[in-house]
Order: sequence, then structure tokens, then C-alpha cells
Amino acid sequence: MFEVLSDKLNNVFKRLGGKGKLSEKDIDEALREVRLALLEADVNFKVVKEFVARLRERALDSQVLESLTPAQQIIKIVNEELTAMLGGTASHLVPAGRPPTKVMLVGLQGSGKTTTAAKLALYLKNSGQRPLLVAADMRRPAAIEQLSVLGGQLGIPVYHEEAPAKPASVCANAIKRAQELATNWIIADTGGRLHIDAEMMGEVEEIKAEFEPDEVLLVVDAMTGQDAVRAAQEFHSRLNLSGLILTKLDGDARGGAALSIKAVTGVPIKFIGVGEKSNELEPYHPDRLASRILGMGDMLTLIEKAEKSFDEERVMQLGEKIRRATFDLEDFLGQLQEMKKMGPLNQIVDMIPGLSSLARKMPDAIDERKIKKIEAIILSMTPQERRNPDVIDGHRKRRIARGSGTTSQDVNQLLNMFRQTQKLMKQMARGKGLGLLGSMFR
Ligand SMILES: Nc1nc2c(ncn2[C@@H]2O[C@H](COP(=O)(O)OP(=O)(O)OP(=O)(O)O)[C@@H](O)[C@H]2O)c(=O)[nH]1
Ligand SMILES: [Mg+2]
Repeated sequence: MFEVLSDKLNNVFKRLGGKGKLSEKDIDEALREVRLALLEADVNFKVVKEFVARLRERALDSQVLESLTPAQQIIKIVNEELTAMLGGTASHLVPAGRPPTKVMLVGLQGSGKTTTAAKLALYLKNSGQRPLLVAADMRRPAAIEQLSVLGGQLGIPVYHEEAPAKPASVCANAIKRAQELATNWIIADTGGRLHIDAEMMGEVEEIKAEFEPDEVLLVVDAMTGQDAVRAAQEFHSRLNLSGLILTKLDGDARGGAALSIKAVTGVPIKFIGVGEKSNELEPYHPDRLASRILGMGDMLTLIEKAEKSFDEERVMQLGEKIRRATFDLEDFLGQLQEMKKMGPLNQIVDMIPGLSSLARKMPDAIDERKIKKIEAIILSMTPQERRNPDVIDGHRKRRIARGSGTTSQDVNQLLNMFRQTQKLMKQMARGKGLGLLGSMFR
């Protein structure tokens, strides 16, 4: 559902990543684009405003701007703030102290209540619970039938009564049935209306009063945009909701409204529906959705990996060497070894926005076997040769090649690559760099 938003945000990051050192102006430009992307995706404007303000404050922190990888730091901040906006931590159903736990689903017509009731029951059943479904939508004649069929398919008991029974008393009676059947969850499906009206609210309030649910969950169609947010506010003010279930997140609508629904209403999202089938319900994890939107589950793992394996002090020393342009083969080798600690190089490069294009420019450096070769060659050099490769003449080249099981041509190639890197390092020192990683692949 969030592909367009996802693409736009990724483009912003790619541009940032291509810049290396970032100025306040770069950040403001990027934030403007982030803001636009969110507004176009239909995220509530107030939520966007606050979100961008928080991002700006954190991004302009000198530690971010002066770090070796400012763009990556900013992506990390966006991810954290997006996760916070989406609700922060996961919120689960809370079982009652004394079973059965009573769950009541409410929502507008067609939002997916009946489908979700069945999905939720199946989810609970699969987690080893014993649910009972209750058909408390007495308004639509086919509603009871719809739930009974679903329950039958899933092997989950469904409690229902004939019209003109009142929904509130059906739910109350269902509690007795649950005790008879020794089920420990009751999930009540209620009737929806096209719009919120007094009659509908009266009915659900009455059910709530008699059924005394432990959880009142609003089922929200994520495709309905800001209307969904308004409906959620209204329902919450009348029923004091304990959670939201967003349905139809598999659709291709913009969906941004759904992203702001927690921020606007303060009600946590507990599940998301991602398809019509009964098993297409997932517990909601804000952090996972954020990474999914940013298209960078891998990215974050990588940043963490890089943070762990790059020895901060060594990086500082390298920075100093680069500035003084004394970067030698010894350092080159050190860099290769740092990179190796992080895992297969092609994967790493692919995971970093902005670097995959660089990787293509210098495919030689990414080949693992080639790296082993380079290592062997450098290790066959004397310390003097590593510090000052200019002394390596034809005679020395042959010796190094013999020692490393390579050819003079290989040694030549390495020296050329090193010189290119050295040149880049010098450019980087003049502020055109992409960070250490980037320099490896240019
Ligand atoms: N693609 C998709 N479709 C869904 C999802 N959840 C529900 N639907 C579909 O939405 C339609 C309405 O679902 P229902 O469960 O009948 O909705 P309801 O809220 O019970 O509707 P009323 O009882 O009439 O108020 C059905 O066609 C469902 O298959 C979902 O997560 N993804
Ligand atoms: Mg229904």
C-alpha cells in the first residue's frame, strides 16, 4: 500500500547519500521533500508538521552532521521517528484476569468487521486459545449466515440467535455459552452503518454496557483516508476504544491516513488486515511497518553492523591520515579487513542507498576473491613498500607476485587501484567525500 511513499522517501535518501557531507540547506531540502511525500500520501498535516519538526531538530545535531556517515544517521533518525509516529511499540490484546476475555468489534459498514472477527478467532486458535464467535449484527439478514459459514470453515464455534433478539442480549447470552463450551475468548461481530449516527452509537453503547468487553476494537478500512481518522475519533469519544484494527492494507490506496490514525486518536493499532483470507491478519509492529515503508529492513541491520565493526578510533586515525594525505597500503589493507568483517561485499553495497550505483562503477573491488588476492599481495610486501609503494620496481613486483601466488600484472592492478583510492581520499579530504565506505567503491 505504501509503495509510492516508499519510493519517494527512498529517492530523498539516495540524494542525501550521494552528497557526503551535509549542510543545513541539504537537510532542509530533504525535509521539504519528506514533508511533501507524506502529505501526498494523505498523512494528517498536523502529524506531518510535528514529525518534520522533530526530524529537523535531531538531524541538525552537530554529531549527525559531523559524523562520517551523515546520510545514514539521518535515515536512522527518520526510521526512529516514523516508528514513533506509527505508535512506537507493539500493542497486544490484553487477556482478562478471569476468562473469557471479551472482545467487541465495531466499525462502519464494509470496514471488514465480520471478516476480521473470523481472522482474529483463527489467530487466537492458532495461538492455542479457544475462541467463540458471536453474531451480534442483527440488522443485515445475511450477517449471521456470513459469520456462521466462516466459523464453520475454521472450526470455530459461532453463537447466534434468531431475530428479533437484541444485539446486547445476544452478547450477554454468549458469555453463558462460552462458559458451557469452556472457551476463553469471545469475539463479538456487531453491525455497521454507512455513517455514524445516533441510532448506531446507541446500539453499540448498549452492547458495551451489557457485554462489558475487555477490548473494544474499531475496525478501520485503511483505504478510506481521512474519513477513517474522523470516524475513529468519533468512535473513541463514545466508546473509549482499546485498540484499532486496520484492514485492507494490501490495497493500493495512498493509505497515509492510516499512518496518522494512532498519532491523531491516541488509540493503538493492534492488528492489520492484509488480504481477504482468514489467515491474512498480522499483529501490528510499528517498527516493522516503518522499515517496510522506508524499504530498508536490511539497511538498518547494516548500519548496526557497520557501527559495530568499525573501530571508532581507527576511523578517526584514518580521517587524520586522509587529511594529511598519508594514506598508504597499510591503511588500504586495514580498510579491506574492516569491510570483510561486515559480510559479503556485494550485499553490503546493495543495501546502502546511493552506493549501489557506485558499486557498479568499480565492480572489481567488490569481488570477494579479488579482495583475498589483494590481501595476499599487500601481505607479501615489506613494511617500507606498504608505506611507500613508489619504491616498488619491476624486480620487487616479481618478488611480491611470487610471494603471494599472483602475477606482476595483478600487483600492477592493485597498485593502480590503490592510487585511484588515494586520489579519492584526497578529494574527500577536500570535502567531496562519501564517507569511508563510499570511497572504497568509487
Ligand atoms: N483486500 C482485503 N479485503 C478485506 C480485508 N478485510 C476485509 N476485506 C473485504 O472487505 C469486504 C467487507 O468485509 P466485511 O467483513 O463483510 O465487512 P463488515 O464490516 O462486516 O461489513 P458490514 O457487516 O456490512 O458492516 C469483504 O469483501 C472482505 O473480503 C483485508 O484486509 N483486505
Ligand atoms: Mg459484517
